Amino acid sequence: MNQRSYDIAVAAAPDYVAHEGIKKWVAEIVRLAEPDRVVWCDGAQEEYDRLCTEMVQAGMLIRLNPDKRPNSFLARSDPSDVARVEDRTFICSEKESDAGPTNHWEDPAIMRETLRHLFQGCMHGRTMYVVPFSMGPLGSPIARIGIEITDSPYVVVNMRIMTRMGRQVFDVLGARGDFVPCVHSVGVPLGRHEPDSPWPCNPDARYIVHFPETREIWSYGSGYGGNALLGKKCLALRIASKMARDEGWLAEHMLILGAESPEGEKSYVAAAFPSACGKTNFAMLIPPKSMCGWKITMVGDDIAWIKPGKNGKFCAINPEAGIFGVAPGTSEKSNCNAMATLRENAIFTNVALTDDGDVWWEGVTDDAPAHLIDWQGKDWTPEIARETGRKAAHPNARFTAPARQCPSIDPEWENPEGVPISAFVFGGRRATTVPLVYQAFNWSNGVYLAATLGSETTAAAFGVQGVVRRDPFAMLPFCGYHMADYFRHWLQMRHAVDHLPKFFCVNWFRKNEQGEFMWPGFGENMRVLKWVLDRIKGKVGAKETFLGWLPFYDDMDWTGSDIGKEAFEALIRLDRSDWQTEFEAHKEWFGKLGERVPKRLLLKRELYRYTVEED
Ligand code: SAT
Ligand code: MN
Repeated sequence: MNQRSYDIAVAAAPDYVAHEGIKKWVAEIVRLAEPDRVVWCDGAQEEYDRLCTEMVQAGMLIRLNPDKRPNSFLARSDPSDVARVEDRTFICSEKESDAGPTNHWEDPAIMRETLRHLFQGCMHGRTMYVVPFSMGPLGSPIARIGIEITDSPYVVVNMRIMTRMGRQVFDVLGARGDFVPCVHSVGVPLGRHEPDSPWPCNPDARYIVHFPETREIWSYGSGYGGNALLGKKCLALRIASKMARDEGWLAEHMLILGAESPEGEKSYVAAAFPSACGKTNFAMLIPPKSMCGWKITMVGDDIAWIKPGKNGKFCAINPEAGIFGVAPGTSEKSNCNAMATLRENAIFTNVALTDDGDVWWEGVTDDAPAHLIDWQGKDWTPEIARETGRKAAHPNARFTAPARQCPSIDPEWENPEGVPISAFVFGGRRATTVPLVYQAFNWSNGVYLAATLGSETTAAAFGVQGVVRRDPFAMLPFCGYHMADYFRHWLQMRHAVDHLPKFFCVNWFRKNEQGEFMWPGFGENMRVLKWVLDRIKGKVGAKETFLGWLPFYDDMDWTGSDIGKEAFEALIRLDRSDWQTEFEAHKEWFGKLGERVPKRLLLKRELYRYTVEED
């Protein structure tokens, strides 16, 4: 049996694979997981089409109406498998202290034993796919290569959209190139005669495991999103963050956008937001009509890899090739760029199906159709929804679509050298306390503000509403090592380039006493972005406060807006007692992170805490 499995793997390796290390590793996994077949994916369109057709035949995908949604499919997941599973995500560093208090840790030797048991024979009856992919443009000095082994054809087709996937990767790798091995299984071996489920997964055993020192990823039991598409959060953030610290660069949970002024000046900004803060909308920002001379372009919507460039600036690439976006709430009104991106060649997961074979989700139109099939495959009508509260689409329903289909994609988005970053923007969801926008005094103050970034939980994402959760740099679930060491790394990185980006914080979600949002958000955020750019270029002054620099009303572009001076002052107001409370909360937060928090940040906190009263 072992010899036979081994033979299957080796025989299946195509001629263009010259890398003995990869063949050996694939053979090892074959021996462990015992699949029926091994397929080395070449990334061709024919392969994608064939896999989709096979999944349609097997009932795992629904082909959407080609007139409405060309070359697009719908998948419905198991109701237990609808999102990333943070409590089943592990950082297995040699020492527990290197994972830090914000990660789940397990002894690597014990975890390897657990994984060996789980993966033993777990691909019985299934096809094992070998998926070579590049995070970042092929051959870019900033890019990295991964190979994902998976028994899910759904993962294969999604990886083809989300990464540069296919045989070209082996040309870059040659005979000895470095790669990150990623092993994934849905965790359900198939008996000879049992039918497969439309979404195989294992609710009883889920493990998303990272070995940061050996740079390996193992994932078991889930087929959904970041649990299974291992190039994204697992490689491009958790493993890459560790690489970045070791090698002197940054792997960040940031969008990258380009902004071109009416005068033709172009700047790039990287921005970090926790989940449920409209990150995709900001990445694809559509300026208001009154500011239509501005052109906003997208380099990336989720992840940025940032390295010191030869030009003395930080240069960033988007390691991904696709968008894995939240569908509910996305509409022509909220984000027409996203709607255009998902017009064709898209895979939808857990949205509703219309009677004419298209997709629908809450918010995409004002009125729901009279009848739908919901994300669980059940009949759905507006009346049923009113009576039961059942949603047609799952709140975390997603679309996977090629980034190049975004109408606002930046012409430089595949530049292997990356784009030069002029500013970092950090935003959270805060009903009170945090002003619409302010600028940090300098790099290390910026690091402080990002390290203490907080965002209120939404019912959709957390079940409870309005609790401030600290999410430093929006990296809480994505940092592959001790969070305090990550802060230290950021502080150090100010020595890496001559021209440092400036730090800004924003809050689109401030509410008034009536509980109404005070800022319209969406395209109107252009006004804030313009102020950020004007500050970078030294075009406008600012008001100095204990927190940082705040905008003067007259320095913002208000053409076509009805926000008056008074409303604006309320949006940027600093309340002393709110900030006293806030800095106390920071103390508690640093306390949780323990002794490794850089002294510089602790002292800064004391200074802030003191000046908030003095100022
Ligand atoms: O599922 S993903 O990790 O890709 C998206 C998210 O949950 O942030
Ligand atoms: Mn994200």
